[in-house]
Amino acid sequence: MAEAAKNVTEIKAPAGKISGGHLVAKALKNEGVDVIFTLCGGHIIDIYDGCLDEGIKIIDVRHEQVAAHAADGYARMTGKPGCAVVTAGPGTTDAMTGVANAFRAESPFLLIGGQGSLSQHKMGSLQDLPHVDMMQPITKFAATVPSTARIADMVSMAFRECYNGAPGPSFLEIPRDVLDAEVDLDAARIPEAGRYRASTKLCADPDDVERLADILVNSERPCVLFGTQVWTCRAHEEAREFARTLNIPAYLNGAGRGTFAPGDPHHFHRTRRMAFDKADVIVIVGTPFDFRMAYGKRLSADATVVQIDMDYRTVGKNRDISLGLVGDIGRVLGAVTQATTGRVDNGAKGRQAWLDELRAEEVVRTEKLMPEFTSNATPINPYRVAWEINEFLTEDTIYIGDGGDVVTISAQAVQPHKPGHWMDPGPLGTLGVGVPFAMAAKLAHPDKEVLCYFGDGAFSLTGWDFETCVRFGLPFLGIVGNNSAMNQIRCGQIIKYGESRGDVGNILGDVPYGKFAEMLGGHGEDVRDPDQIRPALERAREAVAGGKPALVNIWVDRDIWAPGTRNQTMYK
Ligand SMILES: Cc1ncc(C[n+]2csc(CCOP(=O)(O)OP(=O)(O)O)c2C)c(N)n1
Ligand SMILES: [Mg+2]
Repeated sequence: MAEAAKNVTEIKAPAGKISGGHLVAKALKNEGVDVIFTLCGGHIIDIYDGCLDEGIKIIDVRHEQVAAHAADGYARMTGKPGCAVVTAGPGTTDAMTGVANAFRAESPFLLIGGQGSLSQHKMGSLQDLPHVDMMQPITKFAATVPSTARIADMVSMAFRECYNGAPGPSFLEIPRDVLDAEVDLDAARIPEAGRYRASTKLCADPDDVERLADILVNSERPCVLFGTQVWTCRAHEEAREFARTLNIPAYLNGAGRGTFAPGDPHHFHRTRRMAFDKADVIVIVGTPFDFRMAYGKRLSADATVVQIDMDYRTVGKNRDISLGLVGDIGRVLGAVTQATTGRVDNGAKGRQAWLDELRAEEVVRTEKLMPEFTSNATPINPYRVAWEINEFLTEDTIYIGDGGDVVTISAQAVQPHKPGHWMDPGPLGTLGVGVPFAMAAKLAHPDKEVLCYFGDGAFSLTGWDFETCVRFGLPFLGIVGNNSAMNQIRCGQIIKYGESRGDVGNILGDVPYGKFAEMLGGHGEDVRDPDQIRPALERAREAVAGGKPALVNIWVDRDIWAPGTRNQTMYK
C-alpha cells in the first residue's frame, strides 16, 4: 500500500468489488496524477477515499477557483495533466474561471465535479445544475459518467481529449449514486497506464519543412517569436538551436520567456516592434495572432510570415500567412534546423549586422528606462520595484505575475533565467492565479524559489489560500505592489472621463497585506522606502527558507502606469 495510506483502515468493499471513487483514483494514478486540488462536498468524498489507497496527495483549498488554477499550474510546471475535484453546483461554478483560464492558456487538466444522483435526475436535488452544458464551450471535452463500471474508462477518455491538438482542460461530472456504487472489478474497464494514448509528437508536412528551410537560409533580416507552446512542448533546446544555427534574433512571450537566459546573444526583448517592422521573414511559434499580437496587424506587410503551431485551427487565423506548419514545436523546429544544415551556406554570418542593429537599439531603450528603474522617489515608483525583483531573482526562481498594471510594468524588467520559470495567467488575463500557481509551483518544485508579484486587487481575489500554503508547508515569496486601487482600469477611466470622474469603482482600502500574512501564520513585511525593498526581500527569503510563506507589501505610486496601459493597447 502507498505511503499516504499507511495509517488508514483498509477499505470496506467486499473482495472483488470496487466503488466509483476508488475507480477514479485508479484511473488518476494510471495517468501519473499524484495530487488533486479540491474543496470538499458530500458528492465527492468517495474520491478522497480512493486517493488514500492510491497514495494520491489531497490538497484542500479555500475556494474552488483556487483548486482549478492550481491544477492548471501544476500541469504547466510538471508536463503532466493536473486534476481538481469539486462538489456539485456552486463547487463546480466556482471552478469555472479556472477551467476557462486553462482553456485559453492551452493547459491540460481534468476537473471532476460532483452531481446529484441519477436516481434524482431533474428532480431538483441538492446543488443540481447543468454542469456539462455550462462547461462545453470552455473545455475540450465535457461529459457525464453514466455508470460506475465506466468511470475509469471515461477518466482516461477525458485525459486523452486534453491532448487533442493544443492541450486544454476536460470536465467530467459523476452523479453521486454512480460514484458511491460498488461494481465487480471484472466488470470495470480500467485502461492500463501508458496504453490508452498515442504520442502527440507529430511533425509538420515534410515539404513545408523544406520550404521553410529555404525561406530562412535566404533571409536577410529574419526574426522569430517563441510563445507558450515552446514550453508546453519542452522545445527550448530545439528553439535555441534553431536561433543559434541560423543566427536569428528571438523574442519571447508567455511561458516562452526563459527559453534564452538574459544576456544570451540571440535573446532580444525591447525591440520587437522594430523587428516586426523591418524584418523580411517573421516566424511566429506557438502563439496565436490574438490581442497580444494586435491580431497580426503589426507585422510588416512585406514580410514573409510563417506560423508554427500545435493547433491546426490557430494557423492563419486573423491574418494571412505565407506558410503554416502544424505539429509538436520541438519536432518541427528540430526538423527545420536539420533541413538547413545540408545547405552550402545557411546565411548566418550575413545576418550579423541585423542582430547588431537590433542590439544597439536594445541598449538605447534600456538606458532610457534606467532613471525609472533606479528611482529613489517616494511613494515608490513601481518601475523601481520591478527592477529590484529582477535583481533579486536567482537562477532557480520561478516568477509568477498576478495583477494589473504593476505586473505589466514588471514584464519590462523581469527576465527569468530558465525555461519554465515564468508563469502568467495567459490570454484570459485572469486576476487571482497567483496564490494557486505559487502553491502548484512549490509542490512541483520544492527545491526552487517561487516568487509571486501581485497587484493588491489581484491578491485579494484568492489571497485567503495563503493559509493553505502555510498549512501544507508550501513556502513561497509573495510581493504586493500596493497602490490601493484597481489601477490599470482606473487609468482607462481617467483617460476617458477625466480626473474628477476617474476614481469610480476602482479604489481599494489601504490594506497592510504583510499583517494579513502574519495573521495566517506567515512572514510579513511593509515597505515605504525604496532602499528598504531589498532588505525586506532578503528577510522574506530567509523566512521562506525556514518554511514560512512570506508577503512583502510595498506601497507604490498610484499615478505611474505602463505605456501599454496609457495607450490602452490591450483593447485595440
Ligand atoms: C478576475 C478578473 N476581474 C477583473 C479583471 C479586470 N482587471 C484587469 S486589471 C485590473 C486591476 C487589477 O488591480 P491590481 O491587481 O491591484 O493591479 P494594478 O492595476 O492596481 O497594478 C482589473 C480589475 C480581470 N482581468 N480579471
Ligand atoms: Mg492595485
